[in-house]
Amino acid sequence: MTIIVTGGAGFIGSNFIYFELKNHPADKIICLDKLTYAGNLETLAEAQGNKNFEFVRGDIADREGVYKLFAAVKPDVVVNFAAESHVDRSIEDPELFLRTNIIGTSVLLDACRKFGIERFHQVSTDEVYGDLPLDRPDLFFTETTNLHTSSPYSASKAAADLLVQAYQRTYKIPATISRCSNNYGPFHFPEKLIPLMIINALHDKKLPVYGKGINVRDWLYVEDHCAAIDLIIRRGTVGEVYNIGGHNERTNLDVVKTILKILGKSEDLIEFVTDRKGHDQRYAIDPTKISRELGWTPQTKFDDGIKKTVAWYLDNRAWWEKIISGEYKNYYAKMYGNR
Ligand code: NAD
Ligand code: TDX
Repeated sequence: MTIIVTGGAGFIGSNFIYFELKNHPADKIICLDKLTYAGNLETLAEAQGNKNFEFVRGDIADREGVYKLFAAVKPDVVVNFAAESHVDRSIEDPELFLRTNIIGTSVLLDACRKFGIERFHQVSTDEVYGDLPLDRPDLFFTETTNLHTSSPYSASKAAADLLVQAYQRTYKIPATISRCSNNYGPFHFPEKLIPLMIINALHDKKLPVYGKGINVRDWLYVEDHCAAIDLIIRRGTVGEVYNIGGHNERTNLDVVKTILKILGKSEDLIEFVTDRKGHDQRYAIDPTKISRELGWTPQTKFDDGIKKTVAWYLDNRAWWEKIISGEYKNYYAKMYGNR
């Protein structure tokens, strides 16, 4: 089987490529990635030596380039990870999110129409469901929860989901969608909560917690997300949406304190800063459907996963030091300088 993995030089896509190369060594993986600020070829260094892996630099919104690639490699499956993925950046500058996340997805779907495909899988997010109130721990997102978005990022992801469903119904594109909760693990870009806090703590720099730190996220170790997508593309039912999550809800403050404890650093490093605009209160996934239908269960508990993740950042300093010494410095100054 030949699989095009878009956005494979980013956090989850790269973990997925390693998962596939390890668990399905006969399959051919072609990574299509634009190498934006979030994409990093060094992340794929180990895959580059594998004869069943190929990297192609390109933009999913570039119709000509995408058609050329489909004509050349004739993929059986496309897994679309490529996206602008950071909520705070979408609040500063929404337009790029619309181009990549919506137009890019529609170009890939058109390529599937034109060249034929066995499966198109859209990697979506629990953020398309909006948020849940903090005082209703009994509520969870199911696959039938209404789409109700808060940020330009989540609105663009919801629009992409609707397009996938429209192409599936109108053109009979064999598509599936997964909506996962917050991931963490190796190769997570330093702008996101967990790596940002690990890296700042290692430098004894203040840890900027938005608002009061009481917002809740439902954390999943990235390998568990990859295993779920693998099951969906091989055994999932066309036309279905699958929620992915492992009931690991934590307040942001809890997560930050856990990281400080693992690193043996003081909680005095925590600094409460101006809240994110439109900040979603709580995400919580009900994963009953994927567990029941595909037998998926998460393998990594948060307490173990967070220790493994901190250890990874300690062991892979060169990977993130290069990132934070470049353009990221300007990003950090702009987002946190006067916060
Ligand atoms: P990321 O920002 O780490 O990586 C995105 C990758 O996409 C990068 O390699 C980037 O170069 C590439 N890319 C961006 N625009 C592109 C374009 N126009 N053409 C080709 N490549 C392009 O993101 P991530 O955290 O790995 O997220 C991957 C996917 O999973 C996204 O679709 C995101 O919405 C979804 N998701 C993420 C999480 C999470 O917690 N990180 C949770 C649920 C769903
Ligand atoms: O400096 C920070 N301080 C802080 O308090 C940062 C970067 C974040 N936060 C808070 C905001 C959120 O409540 O931590 C929480 C997590 O923030 P992010 O890491 O930015 O993730 P989130 O906004 O929850 O979105 C993530 O999960 C869903 C991914 O970035 C999305 O791509 C995915 O769809």
